[in-house]
Amino acid sequence: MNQLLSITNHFKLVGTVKEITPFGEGMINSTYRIKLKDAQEEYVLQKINHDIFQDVDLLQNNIKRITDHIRHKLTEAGETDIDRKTLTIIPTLDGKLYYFDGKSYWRITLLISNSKTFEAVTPEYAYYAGQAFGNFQSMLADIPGEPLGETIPNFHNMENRLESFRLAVKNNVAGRLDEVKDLVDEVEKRAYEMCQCERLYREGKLPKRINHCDTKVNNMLFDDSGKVLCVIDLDTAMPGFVMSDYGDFMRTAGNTGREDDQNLDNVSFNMDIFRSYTKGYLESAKKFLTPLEIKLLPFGARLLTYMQLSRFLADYLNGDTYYKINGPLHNLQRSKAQFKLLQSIEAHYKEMEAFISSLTEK
Ligand code: GN1
Ligand code: MG
Repeated sequence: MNQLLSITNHFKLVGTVKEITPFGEGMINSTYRIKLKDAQEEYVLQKINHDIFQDVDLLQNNIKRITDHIRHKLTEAGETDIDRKTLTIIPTLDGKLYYFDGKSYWRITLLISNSKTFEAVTPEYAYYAGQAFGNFQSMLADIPGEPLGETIPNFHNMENRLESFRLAVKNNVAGRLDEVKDLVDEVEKRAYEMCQCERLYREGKLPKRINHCDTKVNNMLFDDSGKVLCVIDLDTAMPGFVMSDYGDFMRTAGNTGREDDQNLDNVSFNMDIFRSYTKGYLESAKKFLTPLEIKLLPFGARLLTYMQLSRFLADYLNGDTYYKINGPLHNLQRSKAQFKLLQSIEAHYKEMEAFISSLTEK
């Protein structure tokens, strides 16, 4: 507490700190909740994971630009209670967006009161989530100035991910290649098709827009009435293809099982979640998406599941150096579960396309 307290002394808080306690489920940054003695305001203190986010200046500047722009949009639209609808970065005493203590990087945001998060979704919440992530992309479509920087370079670039995957296969550091040969073949079979977004981009046919790049349902805050208040966890917001965000929500919320389910029978694609999310998403995003982007949404669900398969499998081949694991087979289990989900998405592909056509032809 004393060390944390001395960190908070460097920020412009409106009162004296009473209590600092661990907060949330985040796996990347360390997060704490701050309460004050003499004011209602609460804050969120985070130690930024500098191994993963190497350019903290760029990271914090991105978040500042995003939240300023959203704030501006909400004000223009006549919204009230804006401090609960976008994050507020609390500056340091010398006006910076983070504090460096010589070893670690720290930041503080205002805590959004009376809000909650969920780990799994019903179709109803998927619908709201779709609207909210569509609004998020929509509000950021005209952010002024230079394009936002990539906080993790090539984060959702499939060509780049495949390069890393092939290197892992080639090096076979952990000697596990023989046992996963079939899965490696499944990845390779689809490799060319899965890189189509990067090709379409080079041909000038597909734009990059600001994406959230971690579109899980627990990255949005809901109010007591079930309405989405605010999209949070903006660390990976950066330019990319819209089907990335769409696809990552499908991959996570649209899985009837867990990401690392031991029982593959649990894993399949949930078409109810797909329909609700897609409906909500298109309601808010249809106005700025191109016909090609809309057509490629089902591809996004395939792509992000495939990308995650290649990432888990590469990590297994590399001897588990990136993801936290609960045992030596964890990354293999995750890979198998992602592959099962991929097959299920592929089996529903035509149905997904037909549903999207039915929404856009209306
Ligand atoms: C990581 O932060 P977390 O655990 O939600 C990863 C995502 C993956 C996800 C798979 C910075 O996200 O890209 O989709 O694991 N984040 C980073 O569960 O690599
Ligand atoms: Mg995260």
